[in-house]
Amino acid sequence: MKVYINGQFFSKEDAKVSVYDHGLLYGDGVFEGIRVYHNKVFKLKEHVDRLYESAQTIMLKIPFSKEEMTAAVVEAVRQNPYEDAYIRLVVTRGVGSLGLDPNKCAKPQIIIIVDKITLYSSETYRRGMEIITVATRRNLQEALNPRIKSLNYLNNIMAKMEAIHAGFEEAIMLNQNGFVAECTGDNIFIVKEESLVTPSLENGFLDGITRRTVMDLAVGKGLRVVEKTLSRHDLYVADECFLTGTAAGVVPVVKIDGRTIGSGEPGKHTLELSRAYDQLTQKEGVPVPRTAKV
Ligand code: PXG
Repeated sequence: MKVYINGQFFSKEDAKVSVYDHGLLYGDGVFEGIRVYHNKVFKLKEHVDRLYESAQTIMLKIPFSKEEMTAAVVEAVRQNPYEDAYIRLVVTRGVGSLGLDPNKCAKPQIIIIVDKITLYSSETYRRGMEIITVATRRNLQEALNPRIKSLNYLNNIMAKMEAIHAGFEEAIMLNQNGFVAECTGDNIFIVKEESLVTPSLENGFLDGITRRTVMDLAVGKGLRVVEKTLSRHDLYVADECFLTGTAAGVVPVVKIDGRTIGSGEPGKHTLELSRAYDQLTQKEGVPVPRTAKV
């Protein structure tokens, strides 16, 4: 396995960064999680665009054009022998002195890891997941906007720990007003009376690329798609529920806080959208040139 750091490739063992990097010292940086399916990088433009938007808000000037960044990601995939993979693209503030001041950091560091990721078992996808809401609220938008995909994931990790501590795999996070925001690394959807419903952006969560993709697929299937403020009650009385994310794909949810959702099995629309999403991942994407067959 080869890891990209600032234009050079290193073996996994030799891929190292400074302990003075502000990404490590302060979580000062941004990242993307991207998937390669069938030797094609899925939604690469969307991920690169979001990376640059996150960087813009934290005033991190990425020393690459978007085209150069796209080329670097494709090259990093090419250097690794996986037809299906997970890409972790990280841009840190870089090496600086102790103290918060980002201006003391000489230049951003760009890291691209290409590896494998499995979040949940095939059993979880087949039977559906049981999740709970947790006490940890999603970050206040006015403090640290969840739309920034920053290296500060403690808010999500704290929520994930609560779920795991209680014996569940995933947590629903509410916003400061007690309305549904998202899960720790996934967005949330319900189906109610033949409409697909998901929290609207002002509820404070990461604007997921899988979320948008699934909404487009639903529109294509003639489903009505609604973005609005959702309470826990709305979740409990839903006909279907599922989560979306780059790493997890589409995950059916069958129980929330002990309440059975719909029939207690993955719903019809959930399964259809999950299948449509899987098909799209096999079809679309930026191809990775290979000289030899992998
Ligand atoms: N919410 C949060 C907080 C996330 O971190 C999503 C929603 C889904 O967004 P996308 O754009 O992926 O549909 C995410 C993304 C990991 C991992 O390593 C996490 C994500 C993506 C890839 C890998 O756990 N979360």
